Formats: sequence, C-alpha cells, structure tokens
Amino acid sequence: MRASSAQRSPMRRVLRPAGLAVAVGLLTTGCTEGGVFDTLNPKGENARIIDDLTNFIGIAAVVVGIVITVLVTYVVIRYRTTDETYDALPEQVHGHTVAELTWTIVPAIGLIVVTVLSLPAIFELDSQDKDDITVLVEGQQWWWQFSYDLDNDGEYEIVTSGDIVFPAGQQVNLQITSNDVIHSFWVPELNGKKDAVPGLHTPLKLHADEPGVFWGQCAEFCGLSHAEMRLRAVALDDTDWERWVSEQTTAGVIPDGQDVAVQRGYEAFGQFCSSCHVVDGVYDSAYENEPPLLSGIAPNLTHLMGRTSFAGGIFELYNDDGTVNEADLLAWVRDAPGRKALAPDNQQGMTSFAEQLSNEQLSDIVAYLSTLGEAPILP
Ligand code: HEC
Ligand SMILES: [Cu+2]
Repeated sequence: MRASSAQRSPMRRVLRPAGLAVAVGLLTTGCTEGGVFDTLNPKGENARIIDDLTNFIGIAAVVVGIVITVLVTYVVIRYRTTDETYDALPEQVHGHTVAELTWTIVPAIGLIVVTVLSLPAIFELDSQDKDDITVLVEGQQWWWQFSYDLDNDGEYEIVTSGDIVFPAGQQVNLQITSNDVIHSFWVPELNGKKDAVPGLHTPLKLHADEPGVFWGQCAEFCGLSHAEMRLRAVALDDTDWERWVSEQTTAGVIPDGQDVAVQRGYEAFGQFCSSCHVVDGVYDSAYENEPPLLSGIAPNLTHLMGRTSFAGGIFELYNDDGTVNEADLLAWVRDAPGRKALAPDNQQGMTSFAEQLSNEQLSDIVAYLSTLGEAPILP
C-alpha cells in the first residue's frame, strides 16, 4: 500500500462514502413520481414534445457519460505511474491526429443530431394558430392575471387571476408579460417555463389532453413572495368550458340592499378597496386612478368566487365541505401582509386593514365578497 493512503484515518474512510450517500439522497428527494410539479409527466401536446426530446437526449447523454467514464477510468488505471517517488513524469506525447480528429468529429456529430431534433420542436412550440383563443398572462408581485381574448378581436372579454381556465383538447395561445419585474410562467405538466418580461409579449401554448387541474409556479425569482406566486391551470370539457365563459362574461351587479350585511360590505368596499380592485360594472375606476401599486394592477374581483384559490394560489377559497373559506378570507382582508410576505410600503402587494376596519366591517366585506360570482366549475 502507498504511503499516502496508509496515513488516511479510518474516520475519513467512513465519512467520505457516508457524505456521498447523504448528498445523493438529498438530490433524489426531488424525484417523487406523480408529483404535481413533475416535468417528466406530460399531460398535453406541448409537454409531450419536450418530454420526447428530453428522453432521447437524456438517454444519449447517459450513454456518452458511461462511455467517457469507462474510458477515463481505464486510462487512469492502465497508465498510472509505477514510480514510488512520484518524481518521474510519464512519457509526454504531443499531437495525435487520429485522436484529435476523433474527439472533434464525434461530439460535433452528436451536437448536430441534437440540433436537428431540437429545432423543429422549438418552432412547433413557438407557433401559434391565429384562430385559437388568446390569453394575456401578466405576472406581478406576487400573483398572475389572465385576460381572455376569446374571438381574437384585440378586446379582453374576461379578466381573472389565480386559476387559468381553458378548454381541454385545444391549443390556447398565451402571451406572457409582466407589469413589474421578471417572472416566469410554468405549468410543468403542460409546457416548459417562459419568462414574463416587462414590455415584451412572449408566446407560449397551453394544451391538456384531458380535463384536469394542473399546478403552476412562478419560476424566476421575483422578490419577497416569489415562492408564494402559484397558479392552477384548469382544463374543462367543452360543455363546462362554455358554461364557465358565459358565467365569466356577465358583469357584476350592485347589491339590491336586501341583505344589510352585504350592503354595508359593498359600501365599505367602495371606500377601502376600490382604489385597487375592479368589480366590473360596479367598481370600474381602479385602473383609471392609478392604484398605489408598482404593477398598477390588483386582482379583478368580479368573479372572485369562481376561483379555487386566492392570493397567488396559496389559500383555498373553499373548505373541503364546499363552504366558503371565510376564515382565511377574513384574515386576508384584515391583514394581508400578515398572511403572505408583501411590501405595501414599497408599493408591492395589498395593504393591511388591521388598524382601519372593525371586526363587523370585516365580516360585512367578506359577506359582500362571497356574493361575487358563482362557485368554481371543476373537471
Ligand atoms: C393597495 C392596493 C390594494 C388595496 C387598497 C386592497 N387590495 Fe386586495 N389585493 C391587492 C393586491 C396587490 C392583491 C394580490 C396580492 C397577492 O396575491 O400577492 C390583492 C388581493 C386581494 C384578494 C385575493 C384575490 C385573488 O384573486 O387572489 C382579495 C379577496 C382582496 N385583495 C380583497 C381586498 C379587499 C376586501 C380590500 C379592501 C378592504 C382590498 N383588497 C384592498 C391590492 C389591494
Ligand atoms: Cu417569481
């Protein structure tokens, strides 16, 4: 045995492999099968194009990796020095035409194959059919807004947030943008990531084979609540989709005064909330008055109750038994920055109303919010 390895302490011999095992263990914890953020589990045409490419290139890369590892191991063992002092250099070689040509041409062929396979996939994923529905996806700190142009006339018929609802089995054109910093729109089971950059409209497509709910997450660090900037992509069958559209395209209504709590909540909303939040046909003025937000936009609440979640997809809007999750809704309206990391002093996110609103006003407002729109339609 050589001098150096004889000096190695027995502790180190144990610690090294143990450390390696822990590292591999930690790395593979991300590999749960069937998780909602599983990129290797395509549920639509676009994701499948990416998955096919990943599978082919991944397997090829593993084969190349094995060949290289075997060759390197062979060379290391076969040509190791036999000189006990380590002073003598092995025979030095300069220039070997066959070897140099081989390690240039073989990788070049590999890269050409990868390029030839990737290019059509890139073009296919970027192409959009003008006849398909278009949804403008706006990222802001820290939630997503979805504006639907159903007939491609440049006008948005529906504005919502949190859930992006769309017809299953159809391609939907997305235009991804941001109203403040760079975000990234990502629904792993349906497509790759696409950066949301202020001033740019970047195309992406959404397609799901079957009705279902697919989870998404902002994938570009965008500040304080980046980790709490989620979304759900809800694919509906044709009948449900048409019902959803007809519900969403109806404007809000001014309460008729029958329910006094709702009436008081509606009035308090006008006083405290309508500078930021729009309710179509009821409180339309928020955008005109330039809401005190960096993004200039707060969630449109016209059909709030038609969503499954709120505040960037982090709170459920409904309890398991189907009743409205009034507890979380009330806690949110009372003190949003206490429920999710926001920076209202920096014009990022909703302000706290803990000091301004009494418990009675809060429950009135929640009563009013509960009247906004119908219950969500789920696959
Ligand atoms: C300074 C602007 C501002 C004011 C004023 C404001 N909000 Fe908000 N509100 C926001 C922003 C921004 C969000 C999104 C926060 C997030 O999810 O990160 C939000 C989110 C919400 C949500 C969740 C909506 C969704 O779909 O995720 C509700 C409900 C809500 N606000 C209700 C209210 C009520 C009720 C009031 C008045 C008491 C109010 N807000 C006042 C800016 C405001
Ligand atoms: Cu982010």
